[in-house]
Amino acid sequence: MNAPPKPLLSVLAGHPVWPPPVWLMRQAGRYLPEYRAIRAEVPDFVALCLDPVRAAEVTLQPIRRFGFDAAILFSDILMLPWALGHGLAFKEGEGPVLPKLRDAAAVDRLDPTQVRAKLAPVMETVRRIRSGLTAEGFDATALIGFAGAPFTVACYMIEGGGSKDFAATRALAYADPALFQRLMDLLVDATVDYLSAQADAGAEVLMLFDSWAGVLSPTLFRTHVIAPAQRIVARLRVLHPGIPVIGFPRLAGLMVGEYAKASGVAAVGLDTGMEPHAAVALVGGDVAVQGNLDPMALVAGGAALRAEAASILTGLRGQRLIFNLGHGIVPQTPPDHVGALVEQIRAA
Ligand code: 1CP
Repeated sequence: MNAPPKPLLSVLAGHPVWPPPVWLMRQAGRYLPEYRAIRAEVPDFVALCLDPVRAAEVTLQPIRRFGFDAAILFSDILMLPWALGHGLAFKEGEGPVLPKLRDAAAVDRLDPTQVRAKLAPVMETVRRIRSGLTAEGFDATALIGFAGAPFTVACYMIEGGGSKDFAATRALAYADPALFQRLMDLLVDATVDYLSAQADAGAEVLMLFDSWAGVLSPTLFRTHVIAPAQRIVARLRVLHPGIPVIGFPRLAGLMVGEYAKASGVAAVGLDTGMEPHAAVALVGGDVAVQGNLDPMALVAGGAALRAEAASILTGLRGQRLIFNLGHGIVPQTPPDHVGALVEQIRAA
């Protein structure tokens, strides 16, 4: 007898599923005591991402607690610049710190030939998660692999870390478009290579996180968000027919429609501010939507959480919806609130 299809894969293949499948961005992380226990054993975050036994274990932790419809590989979007030899450290309480890429010499120093070898432990994590899901009986849970989209990865490489507006990145895109494009081309190639390796290792869905897409003007959004996504999706489709891609152009606003239609993604992630009806009207019927509960409603819990979740479930009933947050879960989230949310969705 064939196993029933996984709900997430059904939605991505074009079939509405109700109640909708649910998973949460950053579902493995500091809000879970069992994550903090493993994290305490490996103070270096990069080392944790390169530790297949522990990375697979923390990926499975939220599945055991909440029975999500997807597990997402535990790694970070900044592991790609690390593998390119750009350098990366996570400072306690500060987030990521990288060298600032500002000139051609810095792009010349990046070495894409080492990416597969340096990220081999991540592929081992993917294999372990797949076998772990099977061994623990999570037959309906799909495994999502991911990468940062080239623009967002470039943001961290150019800025040297996080920023509120990525001003240096935008300024460089205008001031030296040839240099910027050379970096983007290199990142497109490396991203295809990295995602393709994840698919080979057992990822069933691939997600592109473009967390800072919304800082760009419409012109630059087309050049550095839509075009790279389109190139990555087209090449993955040849290499891995049948593996769907979810794109998350965060804060894209009205540009979300053009992104959904032109990029070739199977689903588009909606950030917290997107009005569900307006988003569906822009995205069109061929692309599923994922989102978009405010992570802070999940912190608050209670009636506010129920009302916010209900408004998404009502607004998107009958659509191809993957229930998720509008951005990552935050460390102060009480795990019980996550359990209550999953119960509410399952009863929708
Ligand atoms: O101290 C810790 O334990 C580190 C916290 C942490 C975690 C749990 C970081 C540092 N990264 C991660 C894991 C992670 N990051 C995942 C794993 C899978 C899951 O979702 O459970 C994923 C998909 C990411 C993706 C990621 N990393 C993004 C894209 C999504 C988003 O949130 O916008 C971005 C922008 C990053 C960079 C990053 N990594 C970590 C931090 C603190 C940051 C943000 C830095 C900043 O700009 O402030």
